[in-house]
Amino acid sequence: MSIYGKYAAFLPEILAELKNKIQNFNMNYQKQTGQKLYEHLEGRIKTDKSMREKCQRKNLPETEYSALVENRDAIGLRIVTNFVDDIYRIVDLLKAEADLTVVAEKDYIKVAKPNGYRSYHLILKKKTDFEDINGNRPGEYFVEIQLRTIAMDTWASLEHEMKYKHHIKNPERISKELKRVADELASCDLTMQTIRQLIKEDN
Ligand code: 0O2
Repeated sequence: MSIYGKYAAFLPEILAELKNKIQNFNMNYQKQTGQKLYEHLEGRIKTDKSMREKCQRKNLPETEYSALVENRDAIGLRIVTNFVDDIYRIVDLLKAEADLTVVAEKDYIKVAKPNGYRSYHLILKKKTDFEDINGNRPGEYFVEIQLRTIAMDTWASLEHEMKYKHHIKNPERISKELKRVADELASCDLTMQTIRQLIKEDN
């Protein structure tokens, strides 16, 4: 039995609805400006195994309530952009949607994590036609959206991979190098943004 119980069937539908909404943002933006709003969009439902492991890590019982309410990333989306300002543009578009409510927001771009991790995290509640765990219909489901540039995404993938390699000889050195490269990439993102602005002003 899935940890999500009878709600398991709704989760991919809610993810698809949200993906569709964000793809529409991109289409409208492209029509208006001729530019892409983001580079790519990924979505996933946290697997049963991964959600159970997360519950164990947090000392939560492996119940539907833990999976859908205590943890708020059963439905997850990642939006990867070319430029930093596109992240804030997308956040504003999401906040303007009537079926979405922001319940938590973390700007790890303005204030990076000590290890160098940069990303913008939103926890949203999405109104849906499906019944939710509180018996409401239309119901509300939590969604986590991570927004980051290509540079931040490349770094996060590498850092994530390193976490699962347990036989690293010199972890302090690796962490220091990763932090250094994160700061260098952030500086490149800033320069790319400036170049984009200069090109815009020239036209
Ligand atoms: P996974 O396997 O990627 O889903 P939460 O743990 O979600 O209850 P927390 O820790 O306050 O609450 O959330 P935060 O800081 O918003 O981080 C949530 C997710 O962001 C993580 O999910 C990671 O995907 C990503 N993340 C956060 N910090 C880092 C980091 O330092 N490096 C990398 N590579 N990713 C990070 P999960 O569930 O931990 O993991």
